[in-house]
Order: sequence, then C-alpha cells, then structure tokens
Amino acid sequence: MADAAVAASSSKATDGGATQQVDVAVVGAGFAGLYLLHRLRKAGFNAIVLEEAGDVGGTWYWNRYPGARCDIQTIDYSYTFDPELESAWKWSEKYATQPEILRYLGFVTERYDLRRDIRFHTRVTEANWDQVTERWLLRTDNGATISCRYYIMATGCLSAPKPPEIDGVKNFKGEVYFTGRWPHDEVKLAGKRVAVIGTGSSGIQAIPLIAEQAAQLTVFQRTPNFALPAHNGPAPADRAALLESDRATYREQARWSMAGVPWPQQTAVSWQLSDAERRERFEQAWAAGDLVYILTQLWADQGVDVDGNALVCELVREKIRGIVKDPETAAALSPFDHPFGAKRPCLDTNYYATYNRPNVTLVNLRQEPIKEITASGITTDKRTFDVDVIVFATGFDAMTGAIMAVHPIKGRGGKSLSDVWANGPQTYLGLTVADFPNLFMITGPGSPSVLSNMAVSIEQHADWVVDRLIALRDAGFTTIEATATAQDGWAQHMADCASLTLHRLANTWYTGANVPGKAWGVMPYTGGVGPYRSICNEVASRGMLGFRLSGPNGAEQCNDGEIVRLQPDVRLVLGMLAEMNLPAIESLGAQGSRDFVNEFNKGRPAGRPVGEVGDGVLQGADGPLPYRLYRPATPGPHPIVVYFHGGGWVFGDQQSDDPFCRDMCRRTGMIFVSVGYRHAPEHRFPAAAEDGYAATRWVAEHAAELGGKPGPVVVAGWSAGGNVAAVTCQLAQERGGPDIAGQLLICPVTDSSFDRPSYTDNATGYFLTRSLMYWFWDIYCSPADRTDPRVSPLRGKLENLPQAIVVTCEFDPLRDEGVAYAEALAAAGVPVEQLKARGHIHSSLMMVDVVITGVGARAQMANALRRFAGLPESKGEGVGPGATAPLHQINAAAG
Ligand code: N01
Repeated sequence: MADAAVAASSSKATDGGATQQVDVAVVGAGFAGLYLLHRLRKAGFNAIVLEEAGDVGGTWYWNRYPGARCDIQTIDYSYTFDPELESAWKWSEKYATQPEILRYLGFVTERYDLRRDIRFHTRVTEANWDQVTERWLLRTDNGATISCRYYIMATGCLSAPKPPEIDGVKNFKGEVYFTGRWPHDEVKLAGKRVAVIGTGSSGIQAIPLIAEQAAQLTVFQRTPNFALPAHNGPAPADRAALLESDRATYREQARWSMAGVPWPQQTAVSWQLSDAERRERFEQAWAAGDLVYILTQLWADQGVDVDGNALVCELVREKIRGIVKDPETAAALSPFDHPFGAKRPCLDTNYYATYNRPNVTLVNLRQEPIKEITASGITTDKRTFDVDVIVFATGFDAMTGAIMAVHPIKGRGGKSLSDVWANGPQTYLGLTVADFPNLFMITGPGSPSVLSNMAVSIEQHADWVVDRLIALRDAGFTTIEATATAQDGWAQHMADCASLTLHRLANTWYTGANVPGKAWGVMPYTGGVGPYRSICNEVASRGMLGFRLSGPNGAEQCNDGEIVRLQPDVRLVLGMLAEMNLPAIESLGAQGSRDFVNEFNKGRPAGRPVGEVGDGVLQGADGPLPYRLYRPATPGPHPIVVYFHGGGWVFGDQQSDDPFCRDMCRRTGMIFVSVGYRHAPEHRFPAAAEDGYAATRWVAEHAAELGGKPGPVVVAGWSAGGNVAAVTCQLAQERGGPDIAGQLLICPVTDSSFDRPSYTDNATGYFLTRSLMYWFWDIYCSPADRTDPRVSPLRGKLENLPQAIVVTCEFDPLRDEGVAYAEALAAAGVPVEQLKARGHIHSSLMMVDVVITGVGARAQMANALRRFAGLPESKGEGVGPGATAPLHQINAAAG
C-alpha cells in the first residue's frame, strides 16, 4: 500500500522516473514525522516521509518490550493541534501501554490520510546538498532517489540502540533480545532462566514483568537509578478535570511551562521549609506517581543546588530501604553517584518490590564487573551465571545517534555532519546547523527535547519549521541557513543554562557519557520549554536573527547576531519584570520611590541564615546612623567588611541588600556591617560620602566591641554604595585613616560623565536605566559639584589607595565607568582585579537565590575579600561557573 502510494506520487513528480522531486522530505514516521506531514500538506507543500520500519510509530514501533509505557501522563502525551482529534480519542490509562500508543498513532495516520505519502521499509543511505540546484539529494535502500528543497530529520532522540560493549555476545547460544528492538512475535520467557543487563527506564519497566514469567531472573546492574512508583490506573480525576474544564488554557499553559506539563513554578527553597514540610511535600509527590511533578514541585532549589537536591536523594533512598527486604540488595539499588534528576529518573510498577521475589537476583556490577558472555551465559569477575535468555536494556546512542550515525549527511562544500559534530553537536536552536542549508532537526540536540514532554516540544518544532517554510516561500526565498555567529552564541547560551542545572554532575546519555568515545556535553537545552518557545518566536520576530536567507535573482537577507546574550536567569527575571509593567521609579518622586522599593523588596526570597544578625547605631558625619551586623556562625573574632547598599543615594537602607550581605557573610566568614547612610534629597552631596567615611572610621575604632578583629577593615559597596566605598578609601587616604585593607566595588558610580558607550548601549531594558541615573544625580548632587572626587572618585587622587576588586556587569549603564576606574587604579599603581560579569545586569549580583548564574561572581568576590583580610581563599561552592570572565590582574601598563 505504502509503496504503491509512493509510486503513484513519484509518477506525478519525478525527474525522468529516476528521482522523485518533492518540496520536503521527512525522515521518520513517529510522533514528529506524522504531524509534520499533516502540517506540510495543509500548507501546500509536496512532502514525503521515509520510514525504515514497516509501519508508523517511531520509538513506539520498536520498543515493544514487556512493560513499555509512556512516563508522561497520557493526557499530556498527546497531540494538541486539533481539538476534534482530542475529543475523538480517549486514553484508557494514566500511562498508556506501548500497544495503545501505537494504536493512537495509527488512528491519527488514518484520520488525516497520511499513509499515502509515507514510504515504509525505506532507509536513507546518503544525503547530499547540491549547491547548484540548492536541493538535497537523498539515496535510499528502497525506491527512487529523492530530490527535495528541504530535508527534515524527525528521527527521534532515542532511536539508535547502543551496542552492549561486552565481549562474547556472539558466542551466546541462547536467545538474545534488545529492549529497543523487541520482536513483534510473542517472546516466551516462562520457565526460562533470564538475564537482564541494564537498569535504565527500559530495564526498570521490563524487569517486574519478566520476573513474573521467568523461572529465574538475574539482573545485572552497573549504576542504580532513582525510580518512582507510577501508580498507574485511570487518569487522575483532578488532572482530567483540570484539562476538561478548559482544554485550551491547559494546553497553552503546557506550552509555556518549563517541562511541557502545566505545573506551577515552585518558589520556596529547601532551607525555607522545615523537615516536616519537606517530608509532606515528598510523600505527596511519591503518591502522585508523576515524574514531572516530583522533578519540579518539591522545592525550588532541587534541580539547581546540590544541597537542595541531596535532600530528595535521601528521601528516595529511604523509600528503597523501606521496600527491599534484604539490606544488601537495598544498598546496591540505592543511587549515590548522581543527583536526583541529573540522570533521567524512572517510573516503575513494583520495581523495587520485585527484588523481594525468591526467583530474582541482583548482581552488582560495581563489585563484580562482567568479564564476558559465553555460550551458556554471563561470567563476572567472581561468578558464572548460566542462562537461557539475555535481554539487553543497555540504552541508546541518544540525541545524535539517529541523525549522525545512520547515514552520511553532507552539506555545503561536501562537509560531513559527523566531522562537524566530532566534538559534540553544534546547532542553532537545536533545529539547524551552519553549513547545512535547508536541513532541520525536530527535537534535535540543543532543544528541550528529552527534558520535556516530547509531544509539546514536537508540535512546537514542527509548527516553527513549517511556519518558517511558509514565510520563506511568501518572501521568495529558497534557502535558509544558520550563521556561525548565531550557532556559537547558542552554544554559549546552552552552556550558561547547563551550568545552572545539576546535569553536568552525572554521567548519562544526556551528556553522551553512555557511549564510549562520544564527546561529553549536556546535549538537551536545559533552559525550559516556555523560555525556549519565546526564544524561537523572538528569532522570527527579529527578522530571522542568525539566519542567512537567499533566493532566485540574488534575493538575500542576513540578519546576523546572537539571540540570547543575557544569562538565562537574568533573561527570565527581566521578562517577569516586563510583564509586571512597573512604573518608572523616577516618576514616583523620592518618597514614592522608597515606598515602592520597600514594597518590592518584601516579595524577595529571604536570605540564608548566618550566625547572628543584629542592629545597632554608629556615629555618622552628622549624627547617629543605623547599621545591621551579620556575624558568621564560626568562632570569632572575624575581620570586618563595612558595606554600603545601593539605591542611587536616594533609597535603600541598612537592610535593603540583606540577602547579599548574608550570602557574603557565609562565603567569606567575615562580619558584614551594613550602614544606613543618609539619603538625598533631604541630605544632598556630600552627606552620603561623609557618612561613609565616618561610619568606616567608627567601625574600625569599635571593631573589638563588634566582635571583630582589630586592625584594618575592608570596605565594599554596590552601585551608589560602590561610589561611597570608593570615596571612603580616598578620604581615609587623605585624612590619615582609618586603615583600609581592600575595597570591593560592585557596579560602582565613579564619574559624572554620561558619555561612555555603556550609557547608550544599555540605556533602557536592563532594569537600571539611563534616565533613572540622571534622576539620581539630579537629586543627590548639583551640576557644580559633580566633578568633586567625593562623588566622582575617578577624578580623585588614586595613588596608594587600598587594593581593589572592581566588578562590572555587561548590560549596565555603569559598566564603562567601572572599567575606567579599575584601569585608572591600575595606572596609579594600585593592585586591582577586574571581574566582568558576562550577560549580567546592574542588579544581577544582588539577586541572591534568584540569579543563580551570579554565584560564580559572588564566590570570586568573597575570595578577594578574604585575601584582603589575610585569610586563605575558600574553595567552596560556586567557584567557577562560566558567567564571569576569568579574574585577571590589570598591570600598570593597562592604563
Ligand atoms: O537506557 P539507559 P534505557 N554493561 O541508557 C546499562 C527513555 N525511555 O533504554 O548507567 C552493563 O537509561 C546502563 O548502566 P550505566 C527514557 O528517556 C522512556 O533504559 O551506563 N550495563 C543503564 O543501566 C530513558 O532514560 C521510557 O552504568 C550497561 C542501562 O544499561 C531512555 O529512554 C521507557 C552497559 C541503560 O539505561 C533510555 O532508557 C524506556 C554495559 N556494557 C526508555 N551498557 C518511558 O517510560 C549500558 N548499561 C517513556
């Protein structure tokens, strides 16, 4: 039937009978290929699907092993493009079996009459880009060669099974099965001695059912995995009701969620919850039997913080110990080598309890690795196991396997995709590859794919691609190709996202670590489904940013650039702020701005606990000033940092940078004294500067009383507070004390000139705006005073000032004056280090626990403060994530 259909369509559109001409060729007739074919046809493209299997289904065609089911609830794991299709199909279970999912895909195929354009039993053997015709030429092992304008790989992420890499498989005389290529005929295991190698999702689903049939089951486990009971049955009533009550909203929320299933974002972090609260949340998740739920709904730091994650790991291990009766087996089944969720957790039915059966044995390959497979069974370092059947549940060459290894793909200039990807996949948006024009991948490496509900991600990709093809056709373009700049930018953004998660801490198929010799790297996009969707939309709305388009008669367009230059969490924060439609602070007046900022700060996550927090009063330049002191939990006396908050000399107080002070107190092991200096307009220039100086002197004189180490203090400040800190150092120098050991200046105001490029480049859109800075200056300082070094320290005497670390953020109007100050200090012979926070905005580093990519910078700042105080550097948490340029010494010549 399929071949006949193809022959019919070839006869309509072939080139001399040898080559079938189509607009679009798609490889794969799974979830992605079927939907693509439907959309392409509706859009008027002439399309063909090439499928190696004998029928539709993709992964669900091949993975027929006992127990194979989806692990996303079926009401979510469905097409959503047609409400009538949704009404026409009813799933029977919370997690459908493989046969039911296959029936569903067959139903969809018939409903949209897709079969006539699918060529089954057809493997593409070669794909070459023809530069002259600007078309792809595909050779196959069945039927005519195909010439297509666009080539789309809808090959799935987990479709190329991985060889087992065990010696002697060929010698085995019994039956051998691979879960990923399970026979279509019934496999009889009753009364047999069966071995299963591998305890990933496939093994964990199959093992309980094989145990029920086999006389004896021996499971060979290399790495234990986390598994959660599925509690399968009918779809949970609450979720079904939610969907039914407003299907369109439910589906739309899924599209904009992080994982493709509509669950809310958690905001409470683990240390804000009591043990009892955490246990209650965990028990609820365990009872829910839903991977997306347990991966996203416990606490906000479970996926990004090692400590927050360790709490989940221990709760799961406790469950394993509670189910498995033999303590040694329970210990062997308990994962300790990776964070929960860093490797794909599994959904099971009776998995752990299966090990209580008398006919089931677990072999821990960490203690006795497999030596070889022999004619009669499996030999480990210690024992021999004679078996009748071996089931390999050893996984896949994931994400790249089905694209790269299946057939050679040659792009522009004969470049081979395998060569281009030799060190890991390079893509733009996980959809396209530079030098491979008109080639698209559906859920390719670099897209959310396997970290999401695949049904949602597939529809998003297929829609985006087909919409672009329509737009190209309408505009008269015939080729589309990612630029190298866009692709490199995407790689950087991918790395920034991955540094936020814990995936880097596990050896998994997400990173290619399961295939010997494969390049290591987190392959799926970890930034979330909703953010990814908004990025793809932004690429289109910004004139196909990062793509080169061309067409007949010299038509050409290239809007080159990188789509995301902000750190991923900063981008999210700015997006949320934009949605809140906040008033411009400068429009509120001084008091209004203070009220607004105080109110806004109330919504921030509370800072982490420190040893002690206390309030006091110190002597300022013209009367008493409040301060807040943060003391580390370690025994004192500790060196002291005098800290000045931000707020443009107009708002803020000794508490307003509380999360930052707590974080730095914990990281440095030093006392932080945050000073409530006076503000304008009530107290204009030089009140803040003089208070800063007076407060520093007072703290230095009262160090012992404060529990601090007598001797030099360190000063630090952010924004206007950075200005106060810098000025304080100059005044201390001029006025003969106090002794200051070092200065930390974070995004400081250093000069009254607004001419530097960062004032223009970052004038709007990055929280601190140019017009807000104008307003701050007007309120604090009259034009005549603005060149005074007490407000423009860049114009002061810099020789012999204390050593410094100057931190600047890329998207900050104040960036260039911070850089200028660092360079001027260096030119004056002051030892200075400069930390340039890439992709960050003015307030990034203060947003502790919200902007996690700021951790690396805060760790570096903390180390600098410790060095200033003569303490050894800490090797603690967060040293090194890539959001900052390497800390570098600027030598005097730099000025
Ligand atoms: O493969 P895996 P899978 N000697 O790579 C072990 C999806 N899926 O087919 O961890 C001994 O996870 C290997 O050990 P180790 C799902 O996304 C979904 O199970 O490398 N052991 C591991 O235990 C899933 O994550 C469903 O040390 C060897 C196992 O084999 C993905 O597919 C169902 C070995 C492989 O586990 C892959 O799952 C099934 C060797 N030489 C799959 N080589 C749903 O429910 C490998 N192993 C939707």
